[in-house]
Amino acid sequence: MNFTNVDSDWKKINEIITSCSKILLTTHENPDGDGLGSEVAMYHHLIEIGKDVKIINCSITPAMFDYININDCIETYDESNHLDWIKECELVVVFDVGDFSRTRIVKDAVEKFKIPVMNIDHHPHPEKHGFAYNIVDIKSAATGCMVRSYLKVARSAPLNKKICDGIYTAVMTDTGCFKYSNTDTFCHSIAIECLENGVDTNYIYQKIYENSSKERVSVLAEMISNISYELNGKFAWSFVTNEIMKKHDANKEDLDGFPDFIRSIEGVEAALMIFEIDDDLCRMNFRSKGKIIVNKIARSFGGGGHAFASGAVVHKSIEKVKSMIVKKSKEMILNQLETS
Ligand SMILES: [Mn+2]
Repeated sequence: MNFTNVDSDWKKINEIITSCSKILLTTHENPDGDGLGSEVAMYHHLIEIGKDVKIINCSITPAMFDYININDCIETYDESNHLDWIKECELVVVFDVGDFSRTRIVKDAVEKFKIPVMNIDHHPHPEKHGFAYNIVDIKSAATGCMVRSYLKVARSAPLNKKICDGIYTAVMTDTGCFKYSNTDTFCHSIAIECLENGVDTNYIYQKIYENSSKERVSVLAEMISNISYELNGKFAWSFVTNEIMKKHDANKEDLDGFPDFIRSIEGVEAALMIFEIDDDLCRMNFRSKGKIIVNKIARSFGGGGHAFASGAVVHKSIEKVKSMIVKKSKEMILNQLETS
């Protein structure tokens, strides 16, 4: 069943979900607020209606999300602990993945037992996605907005605070605190609903955005000092090498938001951040203020994502990536600027 880019038939989707009694919820590796918040909201709803449900992710949950990880409801995959449970699942619901392979070992376990997978997501997906049910709305600001739409149909009871904490986290993080161009009236109506249900929005804001480690701040300082400006300042890019990471004793989580930081600079239309993962492996993230479609650029390097926020992973050394990717990105950005 494919619901891609049509008004999602939540009633039909609800029939599928409620017909199953044992349900696994999961999201992508290095989970973000949208993936985790969507899972948690769905989890509390399904628990309330008496389902046997677990959230099992391939990655550990970042500490800043501990306020939605009540009673450690978000578990990290452990074969000895979870394989037997997963074996008996009737449905897997996966949130915000873009690509199912980003659930890593959880995907392997699910495929081993041929459990049908329902994808709820707002990233573009390839035609051959392999999901039993593919519910994709690329116009949705967050997967959490889609979960809210689903719950509107699935529940007669109002949302409880635990559900709202999840939904608010999802929508707040994927809209950059209701700032990005994807923010629409639905996002704000969700915020109102969450406030009315007792969500402490300032507490959540502080947990996510005013919680920078000192390591993060020192890597950020070095990243900022490495920013290069191209195309009269319309394109800016920077990088973080493994050596820089070691020097500041930083971890992956410390790098969140770096691409958005570059985009925030006056006059910058497109931003690029390059992260060295290994000697011959780099990750890059593109951000746009709205004039440049950056997933076109990411796609040309085998990646993907949203029109104004996208990324790719390339098997090349950081030195090669810096020269090759920057040159290609410049050409593609210039081309878009000239034709706009
Ligand atoms: Mn998302």
